[in-house]
Amino acid sequence: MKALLLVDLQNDFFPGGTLPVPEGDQIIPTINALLDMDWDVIVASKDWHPANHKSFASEHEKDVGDIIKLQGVDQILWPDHCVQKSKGAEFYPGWDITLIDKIVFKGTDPLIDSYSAFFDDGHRRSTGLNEFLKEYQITDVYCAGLATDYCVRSTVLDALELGYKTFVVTDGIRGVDLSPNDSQKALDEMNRNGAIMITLHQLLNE
Ligand code: VGL
Ligand code: ZN
Repeated sequence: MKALLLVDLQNDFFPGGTLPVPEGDQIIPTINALLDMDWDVIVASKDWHPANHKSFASEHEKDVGDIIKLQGVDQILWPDHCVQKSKGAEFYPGWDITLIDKIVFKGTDPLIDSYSAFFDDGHRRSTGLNEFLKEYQITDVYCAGLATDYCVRSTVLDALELGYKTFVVTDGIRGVDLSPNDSQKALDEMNRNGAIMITLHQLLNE
């Protein structure tokens, strides 16, 4: 059984948002083509932070990009983004959100971040995604969305660790690249850990 997992397709990660991923909008045609295919379930994650989330530089006397510790875990400080119920946290337009079977919310605990759609960054609390996929007897997970070097990376690594056959749709992702090679490094790491890199074209011809 196959799941499509769309990571953080929210306004703040697109051009015009508070934490825009370069070229993020270019993945939308791929997302639409993926949505046209047959899936047993379609899941979308939402970064869903309280306004006082500790990953926000505004909560500290620090700059965006500085690194601090949250509950023993290294944390990059970000601009305020994806605040619960804000416009920036809404899904980006241009794809059919009525096709989503399940929305998974993450980053809701103000004290720790959650790049992965499965667990917080301390691997302490589940978002419920694994339980949902198990309920539907999902074995294969196909991942697309934003951002390659943060939430896609962590989600894919967790999916692999949980034993899912995990695919990354390479033209359906884009990275932040705070350092120029971050996305490439993330792709290499996902690959090393067993992720299967696939283009939309390959998928359509499978
Ligand atoms: C993300 C940084 C902070 C992401 C979320 O969706 O990749 N990145 N919060
Ligand atoms: Zn976030």
